[in-house]
Amino acid sequence: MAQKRAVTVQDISCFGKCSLTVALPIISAAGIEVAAIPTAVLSTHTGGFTGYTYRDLTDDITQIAAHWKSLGLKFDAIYTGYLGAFEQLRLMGEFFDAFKGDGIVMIDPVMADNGILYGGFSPDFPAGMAKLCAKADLIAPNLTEAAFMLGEPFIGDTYDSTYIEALMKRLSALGPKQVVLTGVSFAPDKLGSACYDADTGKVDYYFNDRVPGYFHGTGDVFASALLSAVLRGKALPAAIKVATDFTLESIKRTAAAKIGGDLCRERFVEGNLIGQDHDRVPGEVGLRVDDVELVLAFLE
Ligand code: PXL
Repeated sequence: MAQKRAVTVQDISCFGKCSLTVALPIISAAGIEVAAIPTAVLSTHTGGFTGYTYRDLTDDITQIAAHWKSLGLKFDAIYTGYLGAFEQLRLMGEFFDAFKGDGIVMIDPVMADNGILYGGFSPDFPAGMAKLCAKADLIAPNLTEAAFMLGEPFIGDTYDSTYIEALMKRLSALGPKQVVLTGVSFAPDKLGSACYDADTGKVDYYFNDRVPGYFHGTGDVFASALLSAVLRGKALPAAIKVATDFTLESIKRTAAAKIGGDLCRERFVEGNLIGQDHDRVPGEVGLRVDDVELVLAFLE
């Protein structure tokens, strides 16, 4: 199989494991060439830290895209994550048209979790993101992002499979043929994802164990593994299994690092950090050098 080329468009959070600092190693470890466009530079991510710096790179995106156009670049996949400014939604629409070629567009509409918009996003951002998702082939929201894009309130954990399936079909009606919903759970000790393919009309689920605690960056690890699996030729139901299992393994290693004294890893703090007094470093789901073998093992 010829090596695939992807580009991922999301922020770089200088401390903490999320967005580009997890997407680049995971996708690379899967044997896929991956280019990057940073949407912003932050001193840390926004999940639990206060006082972080934020440099918006919207103007740089335009210039990078103009240079790439002159090079005639095309990508097998364009994967967008954290887009920190409204104008970036419009720019990405143009970027897809210019660089997609025969490739796929995957949008992880990073903007909210647990019923709350991340800091810095205005209430009209989900509607703008929903508009951009019309141009995607595959989207991978969590339940909060899914509800917000449809202009609905987040319903917490009081849902059943009828709700999940209707949600995915309504999201697909926005434009993307394939929808993956993350953070789906029908039993307290199990967590996983669901997918819907409009071409086949099929809905699939995959669950594995839930590890208690809050792990920042999980969605980015999941999306990076999902894209890797899709580009390595997995059908969507198999790809959500790869992504769920890989994310769980990454979480387990992160949790284990608490007692393992692994200094390469951020410390793990139990409990959901949202709303907590924050003078500690949150648990981050990241990738170590030996995780490269793990990525490849999951893709076999
Ligand atoms: O993991 C999603 C994410 C990405 N980038 C930044 C974030 C978050 C979530 O909080 O703050 C900057």
